[in-house]
Amino acid sequence: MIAVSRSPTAADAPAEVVLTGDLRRPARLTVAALLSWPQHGARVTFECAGSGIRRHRFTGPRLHDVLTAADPVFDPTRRKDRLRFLIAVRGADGHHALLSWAEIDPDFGRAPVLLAVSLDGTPLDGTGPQLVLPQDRCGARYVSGIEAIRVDGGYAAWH
Ligand SMILES: Nc1nc2c(c(=O)[nH]1)N[C@H]1C(S)=C(S)[C@@H](COP(=O)(O)O)O[C@H]1N2
Ligand SMILES: [Mo]
Repeated sequence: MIAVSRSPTAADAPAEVVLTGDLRRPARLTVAALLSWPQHGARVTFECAGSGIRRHRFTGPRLHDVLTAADPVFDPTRRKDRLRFLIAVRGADGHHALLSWAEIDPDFGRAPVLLAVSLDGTPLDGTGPQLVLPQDRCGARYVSGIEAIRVDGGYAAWH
């Protein structure tokens, strides 16, 4: 999909997502910046405990592609090194979900998780990207308005 570029004003400044934690290249990215990775589409159905069955269309880059570019501090050639890494995704309202690195790693769980830049055809520049997990039955991990993603390999010291 094509993103319409516009000059931001104070009233609709583009949201930014911070990539932080155990990364060699931490970053601050706007939704527009997320268009520089290959874009994927997903048509998803999930159930919400409160509002029942929901259907949506999303587009955006793979979370794995975006986080790989931020260069996590594991040795990418050693598969076992990646298994202790966690990914914490936080929305601006404090809603929070954890994934394991292995869950989205093409060598392990291969979940096609997206960092969506559009929802049902509407760009998410103002609210921030949304986590999309086509494998989830329930909608609770579809964190919207993402403001930070933290990669944590801290379990290295846990023995
Ligand atoms: N930031 C944020 N994202 C969130 C939530 C939330 O409370 N805050 N609720 C989740 C839940 S429980 C569901 S079911 C879906 C609902 O998405 P929809 O109402 O857009 O279909 O959003 C998810 N994403
Ligand atoms: Mo929900």
